[in-house]
Amino acid sequence: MNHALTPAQTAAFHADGFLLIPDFFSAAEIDALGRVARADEARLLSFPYTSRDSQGRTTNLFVWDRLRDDAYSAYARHERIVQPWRQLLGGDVTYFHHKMMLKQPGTEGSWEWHQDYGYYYKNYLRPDMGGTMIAIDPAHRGNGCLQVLRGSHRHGRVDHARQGNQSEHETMADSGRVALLIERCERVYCEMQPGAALFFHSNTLHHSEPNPSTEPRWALITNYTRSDNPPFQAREDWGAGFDTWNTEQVSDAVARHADRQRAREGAAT
Ligand SMILES: O=C(O)CCC(=O)C(=O)O
Repeated sequence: MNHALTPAQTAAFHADGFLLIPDFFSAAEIDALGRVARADEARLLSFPYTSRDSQGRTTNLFVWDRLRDDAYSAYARHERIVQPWRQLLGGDVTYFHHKMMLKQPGTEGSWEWHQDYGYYYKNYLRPDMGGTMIAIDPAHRGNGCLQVLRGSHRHGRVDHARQGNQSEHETMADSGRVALLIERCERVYCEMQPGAALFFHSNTLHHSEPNPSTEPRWALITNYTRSDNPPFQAREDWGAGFDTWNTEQVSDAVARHADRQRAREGAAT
């Protein structure tokens, strides 16, 4: 199957540092992924690490850096996501990590302005990297949707440092540079309906605010690097077992995941 982006889409990504595509996945596909994720809620919310913003306020996530046989890894292998990344990064790509962003109702923590390459810098020499955010729930200004600065990726990597109560894992981009870039680059609120996909470059500055609403704002983010990106302190087995799966293989993996959940529920009752 050909899942290539159009020349206009790739040009928009290179100019803007991001590309938002509504209805990238069908309602049925995202419904199946969402049901599996909700059934995993207790496990997902028990991830030992909770991100802190500069005020020490938290927000939940669950991160994997190895692929497994489950619905989330299946999406990380999805050829509909991987093929566009080969185009956008101009060569073969491999898996880096993936995560569920779990902005629960009433989440007080924000994600401070940062570039993903602000973090990935310690793992790879080049910023030939990017991520795809797949909306599971509607994301809008009222529940802390992702905000990006259009064209900010063209300004290179910004230094990142800890602020306030942040740990070494939660550094934010230098606030002086961010203030200048906010003046120069348009701030875009990435409002997304379930099934929408946001492709964003690893040097694109982004941030999101708390979720004061009564609705969850969950999303899956899958991250990649060009395969020939020289590792710096990257684990040797990073990307191990990565291959691309077609739509049928992904939906079979989601169905297997749901079957296992039902079997566990059955065993518990
Ligand atoms: O989901 C969000 O609001 C923030 C995600 C983010 O900043 C990231 O994954 O780098």
